[in-house]
Amino acid sequence: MSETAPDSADGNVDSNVATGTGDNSFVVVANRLPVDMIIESDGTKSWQESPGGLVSALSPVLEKHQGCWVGWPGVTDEAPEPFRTERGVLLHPVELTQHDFEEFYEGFSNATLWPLYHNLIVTPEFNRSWWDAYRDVNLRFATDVATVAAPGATVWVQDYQLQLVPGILRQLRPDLTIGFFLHIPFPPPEIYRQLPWRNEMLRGLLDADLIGFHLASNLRNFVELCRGYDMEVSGEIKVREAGITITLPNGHSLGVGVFPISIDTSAIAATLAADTHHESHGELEQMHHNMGSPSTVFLGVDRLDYTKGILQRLLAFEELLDSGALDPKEVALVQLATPSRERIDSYRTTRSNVEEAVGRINGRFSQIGRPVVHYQHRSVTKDVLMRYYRLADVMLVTPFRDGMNLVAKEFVATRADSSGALVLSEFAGAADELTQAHLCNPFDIEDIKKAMLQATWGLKNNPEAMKERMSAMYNQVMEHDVDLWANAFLGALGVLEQKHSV
Ligand code: ADQ
Repeated sequence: MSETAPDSADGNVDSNVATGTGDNSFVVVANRLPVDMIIESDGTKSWQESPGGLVSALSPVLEKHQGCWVGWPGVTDEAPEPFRTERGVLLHPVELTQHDFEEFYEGFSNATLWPLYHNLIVTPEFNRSWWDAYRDVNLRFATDVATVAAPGATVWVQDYQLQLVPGILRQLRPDLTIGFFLHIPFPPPEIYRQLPWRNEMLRGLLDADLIGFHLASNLRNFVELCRGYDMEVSGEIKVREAGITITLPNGHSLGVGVFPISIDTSAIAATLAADTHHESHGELEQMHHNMGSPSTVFLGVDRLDYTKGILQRLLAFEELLDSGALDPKEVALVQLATPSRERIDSYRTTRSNVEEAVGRINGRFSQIGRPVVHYQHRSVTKDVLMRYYRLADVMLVTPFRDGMNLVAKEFVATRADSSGALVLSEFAGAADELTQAHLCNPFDIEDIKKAMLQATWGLKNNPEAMKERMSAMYNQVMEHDVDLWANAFLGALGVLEQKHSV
């Protein structure tokens, strides 16, 4: 298919906004700030870390570069003043009204784009009023960035909620260097083309100087889409470099590259060291004892999202108990599920299906005081999360589709001793790098069961081979941390050496 090149970016831009009054030479703009405002019933306000992979990955980058983070504070109709965190990051809140939250965030971002980009695991909804809200809110984010960014600053735009921001910013502030990173998969062109506003969305992105994806397959989809618009594409796919150049009919050219995101390995090492220092071994043993001292602990850690395949892994576990392949007196499964997008129907259904399965499995196989599934529908602190990772024998990461999946890498990073095993969906981006995991097809419950049994059997009967697998993954994660990701992206954007060297 060949389409006319999309027109110039969003026409609603007020050029008077282009003041360039800020003094921030490095600005990250993301839908959410790294902290959410919490308002108690008595009106008291406080802040707590906001959930999700983007925050986990970007917080250390911003701290290192002492940058400014523009984003929504997590509550509607509130516009707190900008403030600096203890670690030196300037937070610049953007106000969203309840209407914006419902139509821009829950609607267009999470009921249109999220399912569309995750290969239609649920059906995307196309709603014109949501699209209007998406454009309005993108304009607001871009306008705020335009006022905080210093002349010639670098702006790094994050993720699918803000795809129009590069185009609007280019008009408001042609002096800026603009990067864009997509944290979720980019779908095949035939799926992307379902989007009624596909031209405007694509055009918004193409005004960036550099676009980064997690995987070569995401990049290939994007480049194929651009070729359909008769754009000039040159170069070849490279990892951690802008290997491909796309040139638009108006002469603007941009780089496109593969930049697999990772985790802050040094922060994890520091948490583990501190925990060991405080004799958490006693606590770990206590946690294990409280669970009835199972010989194998399976662990799942996810936002409660239908893409993550939580129900499927529970069903696989249930069938293994049912068939006697796993003994309920010997095993336990811990599932930590962070609440996410709770008012969207598909998320409510997912939660209710997961909780029904947890109840049924416990009803069938638990003994009094000794559940076989331990389920928590809440976030835990990073220290506690690390303890769960350490407690696990077999980590279960079984998404139907996932941009990368940082949980898999976090688990591996706790395994300096090469213990344990990772069951990993072949449709998680992390599977491209963690090739020594027990890979499975999450659409096939038999395959999940097979991977769970291979991991359990291997730990008991072939520990040396299992250690080799884990050690290879551990080295991979240690050598490719979040610093490498950020430095590679900013280096490819051509700004690292001049302005932001660490
Ligand atoms: P997410 O879909 O949020 O991220 P993921 O990459 O796994 O998925 O990150 C989740 C983060 O939340 C992890 O850092 C994990 O530690 C934390 N977390 C999860 N459950 C938790 C709990 N119960 N308590 C505390 N913390 C919890 C999106 C994309 C991913 C991509 C990232 C980064 O969907 O594919 O890897 O962005 O680009």
